[in-house]
Amino acid sequence: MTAPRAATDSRAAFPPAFRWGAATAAYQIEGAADEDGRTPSIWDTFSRTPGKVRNGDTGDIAADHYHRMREDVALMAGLGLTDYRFSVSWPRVQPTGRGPALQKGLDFYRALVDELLAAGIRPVLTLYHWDLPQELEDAGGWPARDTAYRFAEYAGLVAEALGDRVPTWTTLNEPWCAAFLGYAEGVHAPGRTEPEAALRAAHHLNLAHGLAVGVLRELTRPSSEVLLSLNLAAVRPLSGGRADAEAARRVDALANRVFLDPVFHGRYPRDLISDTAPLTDWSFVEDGDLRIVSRPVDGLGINYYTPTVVGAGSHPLPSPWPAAHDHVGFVPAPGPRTAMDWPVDAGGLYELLVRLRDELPGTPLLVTENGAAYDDYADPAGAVHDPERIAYLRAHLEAVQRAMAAGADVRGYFLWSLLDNFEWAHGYGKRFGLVHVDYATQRRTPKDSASWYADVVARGGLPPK
Ligand code: IFM
Repeated sequence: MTAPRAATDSRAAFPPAFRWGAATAAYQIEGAADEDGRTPSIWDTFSRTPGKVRNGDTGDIAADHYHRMREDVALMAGLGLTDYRFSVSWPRVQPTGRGPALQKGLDFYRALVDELLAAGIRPVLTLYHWDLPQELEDAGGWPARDTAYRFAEYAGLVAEALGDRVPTWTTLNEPWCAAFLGYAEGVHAPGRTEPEAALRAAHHLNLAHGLAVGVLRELTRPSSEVLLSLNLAAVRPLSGGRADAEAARRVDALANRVFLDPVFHGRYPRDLISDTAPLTDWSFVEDGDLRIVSRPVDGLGINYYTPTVVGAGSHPLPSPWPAAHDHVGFVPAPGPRTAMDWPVDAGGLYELLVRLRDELPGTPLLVTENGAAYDDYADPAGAVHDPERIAYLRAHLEAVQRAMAAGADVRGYFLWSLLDNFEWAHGYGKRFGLVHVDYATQRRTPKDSASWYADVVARGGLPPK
């Protein structure tokens, strides 16, 4: 790995120990959907259902990382990454979601981890990035309490196999998406539109997290870090008026405090419980659950892309916001957009980091995802020019620096994503990678942003404009 050089301007430098990473997820890059005993996850089922994913795309082949893992680790080493965040596919390791592990699945992840360690890259392993074994969904999915215990068992299998060599573990990635896009709005797998079930799912995901923290503490090295990654919403009221503030409060409860409060404070927010009273009395939260959910973690991962502007109003159903559709309207933020039509606004990342500085003192923070999709293509000379992505990344890294200067304890930044990949319901049309993937040939071409990011990593800070 290239030794860090000083950023040219000391104001542009990050601390020497700052972690510079990139992130991916199993279903989005691995492919090999039916190989070596892997069985379908909810995303295999969902993407093979006509009309659910744009263009009928599936993760069957994806970026073929299962077969190109060594080439991909070499790309990371070329970028000088200090860390790589990936997820384990539950149905590759424990196909039915119950019982013993499948050795071939574990072997793949052990080989990946060893390849990373040999390249001097720290593995950051996420246990759940949305690919629930289909058999567990058939038994009720996340709205069923037993799924949390199945997750703890699966966490144990992975920890037994890799606990001696993986230093950083993340239990869940973006449980908000798993619960609310999957079970309330239905635009993610498993595609259910049952708002009460989505609230149950959120609690069972929190319980699964807490159970897994306990398992990881037992089966991994004492020095291991255990985190979870939340896609917190930078919620902004449309105006300073009371009605808009009330809409923002409601969304903050459903997007942020539904996870932050039980995990860090061992309680669900009172306002969340009363807002959702028309749907549930929350009796699915059993005695002792919150002690498990709030087992101490070593830090928090934040995934951030764009702010959420809300005002008093309404929005259509089905919606990912249980009991909020006739209280809250969503307003597009102004400014330039990415190919996802998401407004570019790095201020939201600053706002979140500073909020967490105040609300979770003593909790180290990692930006575990941040990045942008643009309509990238290889030009006739084979180059991929993506100046908008470079501008996006620079603005967001500057926001991280501002937050750190204001006292936020941010320890690292993981760019989403290393490779172009399967962008869930959007299929392959949305490209988030530092490295362009030609899906017909699986040829990898580092984009201009890849050399820019490699320079950031090498100098430990932002280059001059
Ligand atoms: O691709 C996703 C990722 O799987 C989770 N966080 C957001 C990314 C971009 O939508």
